[in-house]
Amino acid sequence: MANIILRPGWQIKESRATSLSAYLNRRAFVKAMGLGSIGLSTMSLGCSQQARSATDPDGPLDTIPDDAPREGYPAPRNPAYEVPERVITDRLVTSSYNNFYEFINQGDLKRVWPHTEQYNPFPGTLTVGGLAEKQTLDIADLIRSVDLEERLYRFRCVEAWSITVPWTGFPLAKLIERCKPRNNARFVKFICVNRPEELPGQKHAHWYPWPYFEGLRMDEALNELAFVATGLYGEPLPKQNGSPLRLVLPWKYGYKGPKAVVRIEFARRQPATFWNELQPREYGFLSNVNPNIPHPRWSQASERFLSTEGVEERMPTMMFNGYDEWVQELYPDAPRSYAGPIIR
Ligand SMILES: Nc1nc2c(c(=O)[nH]1)N[C@H]1C(S)=C(S)[C@@H](COP(=O)(O)O)O[C@H]1N2
Ligand SMILES: [Mo]
Repeated sequence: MANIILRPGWQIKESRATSLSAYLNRRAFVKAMGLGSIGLSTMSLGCSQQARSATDPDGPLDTIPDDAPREGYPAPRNPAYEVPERVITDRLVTSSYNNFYEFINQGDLKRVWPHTEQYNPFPGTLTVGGLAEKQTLDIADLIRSVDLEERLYRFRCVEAWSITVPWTGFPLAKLIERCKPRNNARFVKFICVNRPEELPGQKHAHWYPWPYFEGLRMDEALNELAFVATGLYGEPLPKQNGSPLRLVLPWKYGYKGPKAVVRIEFARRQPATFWNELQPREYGFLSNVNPNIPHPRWSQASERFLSTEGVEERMPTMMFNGYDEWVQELYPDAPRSYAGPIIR
């Protein structure tokens, strides 16, 4: 996604040209590692960042909203979901190397956390509409009303980087049940936060069709893997990871999992999606992780697994990101050998 640069404007640098290790060596990370009260005098190490104000977050873990519910953390790990072949990614990597276009600003696209200061996800509401019972749920109340669990999942971005993350949250099926969809609902659409005054990317990157929106077939949404994350690494979500709520669909590319969801709609017809609307020849509706379907501009046969500061490892990409046994029945037509760049 990062290389969909339709109208670069202020965006000088292509983030994909930045290696993770170069990225992680920057001031922000050094500071996050607690290596310093490194003051403003070292700002020049921070590449071409804007001057930061005294209220800016100090590091990528300083962005957990104060009023996020804390009851139930850390939640018990659900042992059904293991990632035996990989280590858990360092939480500083997971919270400092992000895709969240609502916040993009000058400089590095992946460096989201310094731009989150104005965003206040709590209090917030989740509205339900379309073919369902019309409702408005207070998100903090919703989080307090569910049994939180922890799930360790592989996470694969379409840009071919991957991480392993212990998410806290609850099954999407639980939320859908609460929405009371009508029998004729076959798809579910998710719409994300729309607050240009708090989200610099929404304010300035006006060529994107804000707010971010995504969609699933109902059978996909009800699969047991589909998860509503409210936290990670035993704590509530930092803003840049999608506070107050985000979806995690570990067999799909990361962009199918909307962050900062504030509305759910049920529909009879397949909904449009953000990246498909922007680049229909590159991003389909299903977007399942599949090493046999290359992106039109790069291979998906392997990925850069990010583990800790400056460390990445080439790994083979697994069918449905390693979740074949959970989801294969949903996709009988998925290619199991090299298929060429077909968009699904
Ligand atoms: N609202 C919103 N959700 C989003 C995105 C976004 O830009 N806006 N980016 C997507 C992409 S491309 C990825 S890879 C994941 C990144 O999640 P992470 O930064 O928490 O790892 O969020 C997805 N959800
Ligand atoms: Mo992504």
